[in-house]
Amino acid sequence: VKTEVGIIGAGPAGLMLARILQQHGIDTVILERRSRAYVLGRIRAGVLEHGTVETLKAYGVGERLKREGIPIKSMQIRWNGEKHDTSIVDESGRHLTTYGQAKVVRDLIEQREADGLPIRFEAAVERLDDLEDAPKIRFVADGAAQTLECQFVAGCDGYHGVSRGYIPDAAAQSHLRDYPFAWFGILAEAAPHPDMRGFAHSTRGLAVASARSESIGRLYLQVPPDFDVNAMSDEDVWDELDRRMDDGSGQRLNRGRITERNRARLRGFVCEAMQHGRLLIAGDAAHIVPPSGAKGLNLAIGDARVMAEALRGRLRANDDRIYADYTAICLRRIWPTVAWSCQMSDTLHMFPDQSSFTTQMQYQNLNHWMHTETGQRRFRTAMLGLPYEI
Ligand code: RFL
Repeated sequence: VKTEVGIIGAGPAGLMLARILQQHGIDTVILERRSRAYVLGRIRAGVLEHGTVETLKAYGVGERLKREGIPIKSMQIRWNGEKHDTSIVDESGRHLTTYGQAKVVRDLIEQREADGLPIRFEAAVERLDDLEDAPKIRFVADGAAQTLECQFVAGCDGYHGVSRGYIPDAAAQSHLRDYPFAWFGILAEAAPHPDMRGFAHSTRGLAVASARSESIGRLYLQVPPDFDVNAMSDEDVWDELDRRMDDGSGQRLNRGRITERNRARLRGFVCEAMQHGRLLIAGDAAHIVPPSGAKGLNLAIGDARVMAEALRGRLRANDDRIYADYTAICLRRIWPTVAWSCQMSDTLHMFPDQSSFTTQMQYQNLNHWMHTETGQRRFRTAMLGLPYEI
């Protein structure tokens, strides 16, 4: 098999990249290790920055998003038993949007299939060869070893993918922060309560209440890293969420059947080497943010935009400039976003053996973000996301 750009991974980064390249008339093949059903069923992120929404619309995959996306115009944070609320709409009316990653992925996959373009599911990439001049992607599908020859390889294969390992400096140029806790996430058939949402800093640990749709809630509890997600009954989960969300108002979360439980480790990770020869990597393959900032999916879309321009320059415009600068351009957006996500995590969680002094410092940060002009601006700007440079 041959193509211009071989894309590894049908997550948000790989699918968005393929869509943009398609609009530029560039051929792609996507190789995805998992089955179609698995990829469509994967529950992950749910908050889209304005720029992500605009990107999806601009490339013709925003119809359902326009109908079903729910605007988020303010953010609630609870701490020390009190509720605080701040607007996150900026001067030009930009805001965040609730729309599940599973829907973003479905929209991109269905559009690609409708256009008759290839996504090879259950095709696991095992090795990359000749990345300097004539790349070959070696993969296994239908029980047989196969090769995809291409001019460029896009490594969009997530944190545990293979492609980062082919960048010689990747390990030496990586930075990692591991948090000593995890998020226990649930999906519930419970209409999100308009006054019981956002983050709750509590001495019992963080709680998060967000919406996946008008009728489905997505909620999280900070838990120890090895927490067993099946250890608590539905009832106990709701009780614990209510305890952490308590703001003295007597209001309680709307409860419902819990349909999905998962656990995610929290880490910050940046690999500062994002390219080698004819291989470029994007999204979680190159960086991980703790989920508090809701940035992972949005960063993946940002990288895909830059990568598409880099490849278009090389393949259609005889222009190497963006390709040569790919890593630097991406990192200018990645580092501040990772830093913000980590700052939010540091401020919102209870660390093991945390002193009361540290708790007071966290309150100071929260107060700054919610109640001072400069802090509100900082919070809003960071939440809404940085502009794209190209
Ligand atoms: P993905 O989505 O992990 O996709 C990578 C794809 O590559 C495939 N793959 C391979 N395919 C072929 N051969 C191989 N050898 C392969 N190795 C891997 C995988 O099967 C997969 O399909 O990476 P991408 O595209 O970079 O997208 C990144 C986002 O998925 C990720 O950043 C977000 O989901 C992070 N994240 C969140 N981000 C937000 O913006 N807001 C959130 O609220 C939010 N919540 C979350 C999250 C991530 C979570 N995870 C990963 C556990 C909640 C959770 C639980």
